[in-house]
Amino acid sequence: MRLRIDRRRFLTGAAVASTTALGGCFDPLVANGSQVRGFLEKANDLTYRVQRLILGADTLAPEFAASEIRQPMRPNGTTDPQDDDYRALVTANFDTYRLTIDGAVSKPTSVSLAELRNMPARTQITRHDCVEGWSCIAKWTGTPLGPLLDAAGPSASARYAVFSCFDTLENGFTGPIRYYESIDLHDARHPQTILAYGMNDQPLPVANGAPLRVRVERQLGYKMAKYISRITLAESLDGFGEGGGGYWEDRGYEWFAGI
Ligand SMILES: Nc1nc2c(c(=O)[nH]1)N[C@H]1C(S)=C(S)[C@@H](COP(=O)(O)O)O[C@H]1N2
Ligand SMILES: [Mo]
Repeated sequence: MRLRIDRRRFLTGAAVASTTALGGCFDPLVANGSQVRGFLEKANDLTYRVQRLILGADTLAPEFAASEIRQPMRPNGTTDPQDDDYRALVTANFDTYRLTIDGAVSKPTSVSLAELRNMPARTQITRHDCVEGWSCIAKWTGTPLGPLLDAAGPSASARYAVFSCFDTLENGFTGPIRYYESIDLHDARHPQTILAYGMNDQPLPVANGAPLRVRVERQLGYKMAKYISRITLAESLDGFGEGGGGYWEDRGYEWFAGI
């Protein structure tokens, strides 16, 4: 009995002490030049590896109720690609569309939209955060990306899934520059990473990436490639665009855009 009381006192005392320490933590410790401040500044540059450790490979992004969809999904970036090959697909109502999966795989393949719609589907209501500072909650339906890639037989050294898109953003010296993006195979196999062909219970509109766009729910909007034509598995991001892993990454954005 006596022991228990002492222990309770001890715990209460410890709790008070730690509250005080926390309450007073920030001002003195973050003062200019302190070691702690240096540490926090370094923490700001968290590398991809450390972010991955903190996030964990399987943490889920928050999902929402249908009642929380209070706005249309705001289209951003390209909203109506003018590329000839894409216009032909629109004219054919995407019946002629095939998604190519190639690169570091033993069984390169291509699948139609009808085939994708017949694969196991997942629906999720999530929040899309654009780096420009706006967010939208929308409902996405698609097929999980991981099993689709695994069916193509990724080589043991494959690390990235690189998405090629139909939309040309600018004309470079060597020709048109189309949007592209990449994620690693951890994110590709994450349960919420889907190739979406449906949005808010409708076929995915052209403005939001028809016929197929990826959802990578724990990262920022620019990672979520729209108008996907091809997914290439690769050991390295060299040789795609400028090598940064995406159209915006080649222009200075972070490759790992964790939220
Ligand atoms: N192919 C392609 N994908 C893209 C873009 C783009 O311009 N082209 N813009 C990105 C950006 S910055 C955002 S915020 C989202 C916008 O998706 P939404 O049009 O469905 O809102 O798509 C991303 N994927
Ligand atoms: Mo964005």
